[in-house]
Amino acid sequence: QDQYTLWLRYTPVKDPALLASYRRSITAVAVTGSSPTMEVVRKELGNGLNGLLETPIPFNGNASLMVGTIPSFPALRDRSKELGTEGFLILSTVMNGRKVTVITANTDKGVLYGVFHFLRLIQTAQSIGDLNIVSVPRVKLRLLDHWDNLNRYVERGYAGISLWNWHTLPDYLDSRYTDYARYNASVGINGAVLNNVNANAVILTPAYLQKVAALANVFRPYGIKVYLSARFSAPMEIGGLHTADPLNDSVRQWWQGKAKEIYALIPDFGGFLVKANSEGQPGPQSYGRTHADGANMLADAVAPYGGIVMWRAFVYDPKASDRFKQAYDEFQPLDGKFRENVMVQVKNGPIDFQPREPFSPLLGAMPHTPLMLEFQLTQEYLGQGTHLVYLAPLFKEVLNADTYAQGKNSTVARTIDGSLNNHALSGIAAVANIGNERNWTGHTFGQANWYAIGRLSWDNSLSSEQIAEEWIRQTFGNSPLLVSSIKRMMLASHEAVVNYMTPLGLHHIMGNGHHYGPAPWGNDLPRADWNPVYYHRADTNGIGFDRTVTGTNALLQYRPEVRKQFLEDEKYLLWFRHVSWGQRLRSGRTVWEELCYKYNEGVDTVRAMQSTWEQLKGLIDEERFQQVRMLLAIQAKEATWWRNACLLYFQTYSRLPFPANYEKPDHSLDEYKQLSFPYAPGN
Ligand code: BDP
Repeated sequence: QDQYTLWLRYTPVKDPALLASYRRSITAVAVTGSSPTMEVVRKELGNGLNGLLETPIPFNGNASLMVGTIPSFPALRDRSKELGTEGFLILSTVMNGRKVTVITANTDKGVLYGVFHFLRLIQTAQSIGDLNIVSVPRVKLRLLDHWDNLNRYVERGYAGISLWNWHTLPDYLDSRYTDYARYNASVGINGAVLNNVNANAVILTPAYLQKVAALANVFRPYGIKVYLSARFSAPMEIGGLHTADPLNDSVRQWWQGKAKEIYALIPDFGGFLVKANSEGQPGPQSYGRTHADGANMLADAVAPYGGIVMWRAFVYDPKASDRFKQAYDEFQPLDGKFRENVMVQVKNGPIDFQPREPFSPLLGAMPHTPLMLEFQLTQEYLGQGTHLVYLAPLFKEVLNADTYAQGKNSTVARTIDGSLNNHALSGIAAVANIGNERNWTGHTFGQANWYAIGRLSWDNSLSSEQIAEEWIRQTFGNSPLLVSSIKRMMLASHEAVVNYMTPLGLHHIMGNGHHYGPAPWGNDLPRADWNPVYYHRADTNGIGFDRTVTGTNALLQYRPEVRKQFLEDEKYLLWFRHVSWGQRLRSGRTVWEELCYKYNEGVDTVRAMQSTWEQLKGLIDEERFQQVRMLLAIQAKEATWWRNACLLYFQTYSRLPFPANYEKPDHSLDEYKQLSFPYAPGN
């Protein structure tokens, strides 16, 4: 079982009746069109169907499966308007007296998406007898952001080194580049930012742009555009200028020239992603200019070619009272000041990809600016490369959240897909969890998160459960026991990590730098808001960060309805309030008891996942079975470590005993504090 093939395994259909019915309905295939994308379509259908149906399917004129753009099917002309530029139609119909299945779209790219969907139906054992599926992506830009450095080190990467071998590009084109594009296309991802947001200007030099162009050429037939992270000070570092001031004429001209050079090599270059004035990155504020000045200058440079700028709102100023409020304070006043081709890219929460965060208040506060939502697939704060955490429930929680920006039902999903504020641009970007490991993501279940973000960016109405089920069937097979057991594990896993790391709204209590393991005691970094104690604020009275009027009042950044919800929902308790240890919660338990309960619940869930997995022995190939079994054992050990270290530490403030029925920590607090991880994958 080669895990390289991800969810496109195309193993033979097992159920004999189903196999027979598929064979009856797909006797021959006809694909019209000859573009590179249509060549991909032919190849995919050939491999897919031959594998799934275990028989060579002829490509000829008497086809029962007909594939091509709308002009190939005059009878379907009217359906064109339903499909946009990327959507597709899969239709069971009768043509020339024959029963056929048609896969069509307005563009070749749309046809490719349709073909992947059709193959997915077979892989997941669906009936294909009577289809009338119209599927159009809700979000225009569905991107992976790679935090890959030019030396191939991946920031926060836990799956090997970068896929991009800059040294051998552009002459050597690893077949893996094609496979990467193919897997992305199969879930609807249509763009990739190739390099780290902590950018190196060298990527913009002529030699490197040739390399970027080579990748763009490989990706193009799969509908994937390339984008680059741009370093704001590039005009100084590689352009010989003395300033990077966005209002300086030479600087503006330099970027215009750079854009011209890029588009000459890559006519469909997507645009720039920028991290500015954040964590030491250069930016317009160094020249007394605003984020809008910086973004607009770059936007003007790429506008003539249809390019865009994704300007990140991940900023936090050491002088501010509460890091939570920073992005909003800096960006909300700029709403309406950006060019049309600028998107402001906002992380899902106000701090930084914690196991659970309230949605970022900016998501309800910039109606005049198209917002790009940034998620993180790489599990920097969620167990990194070893924990099984299925992220779709986290994504859904954010997308379904209601900002009330324009009354009820102003969800984050509607903000992001552009429908709430009528934006032409819309997008979701996910920080990739991919490296050069044979199975791409290291942990087999990391593949599910890559899969999920593609599917959800395409269609945010899909449920976590539907996506999990699709992925399991394609990755492990259609056996009902497998599907139900693995689904149970996946659906429980996000709440589990929240519980064993940061229950009840705790956040940012991990180890410094590498972010590996618990360190709620952390208090020795120069900036207050880098230290865990800043976030949990435990003292002998209680625990939690008061963000109400009596505290930093960060809550004011949300609409009244949202404030009320966050104050009522105990999932977010310690995000917004400092509560006494003895306060009773809805469960009847006190805050201290509830903390103990939740940490234990998290550990118990991981142990239950382990025993569920054990029952699958023999139903899964030995290689994957053992791999996941070992990783689950690490996860169980680390969940216990998080629980014990955190509870022992918080107990020094609560000064209350552990409730009798729970397992006691097997080490002292000091022992936990002394653990050190000099070579943990860091930043
Ligand atoms: C944090 C990471 C850091 C990134 C930063 C960012 O710890 O490595 O550079 O976010 O998003 O999550 O820019």
